Amino acid sequence: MSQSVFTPHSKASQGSSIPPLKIRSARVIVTSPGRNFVTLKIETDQGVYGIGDATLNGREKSVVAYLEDHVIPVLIGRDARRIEDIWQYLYRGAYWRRGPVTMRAIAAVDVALWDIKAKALGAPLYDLLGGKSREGVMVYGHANGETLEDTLEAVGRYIEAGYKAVRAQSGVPGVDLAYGVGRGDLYYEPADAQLPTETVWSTRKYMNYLPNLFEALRKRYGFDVELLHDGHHRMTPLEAAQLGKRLEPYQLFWLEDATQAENQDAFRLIRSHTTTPLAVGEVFNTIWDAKDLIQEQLIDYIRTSVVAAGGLTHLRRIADFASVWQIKTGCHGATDLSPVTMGAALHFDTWVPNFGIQEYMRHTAETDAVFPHAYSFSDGLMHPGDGPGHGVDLDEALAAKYPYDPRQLPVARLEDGTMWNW
Ligand code: GCO
Ligand code: MG
Repeated sequence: MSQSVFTPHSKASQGSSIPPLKIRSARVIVTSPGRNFVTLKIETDQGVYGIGDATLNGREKSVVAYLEDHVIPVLIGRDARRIEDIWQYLYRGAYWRRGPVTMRAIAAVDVALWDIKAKALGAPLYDLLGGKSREGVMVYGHANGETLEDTLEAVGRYIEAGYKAVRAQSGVPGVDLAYGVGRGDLYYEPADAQLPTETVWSTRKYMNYLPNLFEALRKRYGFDVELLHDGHHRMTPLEAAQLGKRLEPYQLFWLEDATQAENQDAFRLIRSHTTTPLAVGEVFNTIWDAKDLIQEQLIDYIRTSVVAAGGLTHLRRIADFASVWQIKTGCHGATDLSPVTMGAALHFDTWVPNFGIQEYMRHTAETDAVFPHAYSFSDGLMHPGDGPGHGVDLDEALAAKYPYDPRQLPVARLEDGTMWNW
């Protein structure tokens, strides 16, 4: 192919520890083993391949088109070793920067390239990032229940399973289908219908109830276990400040997405009223979404993930920036982030010096079979595995048995019908 300025095999690449790895092909594989996943597989002329996750929950096809129509054609022939240059090419070269679609497409390429390079060197990915900073990655699981008692029991099951940290979400009396409450307690999958499910929300009822839940949790399980909660962007800054204050006696590990974060200034009000730790960022795509939150120390944990924020190349830049203000990482890890993202995240978490916690929502057995992986869980900690690459593969033959199944995330309205944040 003709690439006028860029030379895939420049003289400067001679003498490198690994021979040039020319990208021979790249393909997008969509599979739905219980839920939809979009995976990019990049193959090199040396036979080494890498895979990256490009799943955008409820909007999967947009990233498929972005990759197939605009990214794959410019990848062919490039040297897969040049991860940074390819990242810059895709980010700057798009002209239309940032956003969930662009950054997921870049993430898929980036993670696949790190996988390739680590495999070519025969090293686990964490070694390329700077090596192990810890022996295991603390994760939090999702406990949820329709009633307060159900939720207490669900948290108890996670503690029994060895989790050191548990997120508690509960049905709210008078609110039908509150965020985070599934139909069974092992797997919660919000993208549940072809057209968005309509839910009704009342912040007043939620705020009246939630402190009772955490009071009961602390009474039953004491203060050794870490407890987390996700507000899922539902409160105004003032309401979030009030809730944070009322939760202080229960010493949460964090209150997540207390309010919507497009306006980073909003967190100043919350911060000035409560010492409940704050976590934000699962919908962020770049460092720019979090710049003020970080440098004004308005949050404690940055939730941005490998798949949302352009891959490892950009996520580690965010983490380094956050470390200056003693802000820790807390990567998003819901089931819509594929096992590929989970594997890459665990390598990142094993290295990142300012690690906080990693979200871990188990995938179904069908998903685990489609994505054979080296990571494992024991005693509340996860381990990425020590084999070459990020340790996650895709069984293409099995994946082909699960065709795309269009599903969208729910929407939320206030009790008078006003559209609100789901
Ligand atoms: C979380 C998230 C998820 C999101 C989901 C949307 O904290 O895990 O809020 O539950 O709602 O990832 O696709
Ligand atoms: Mg969340």
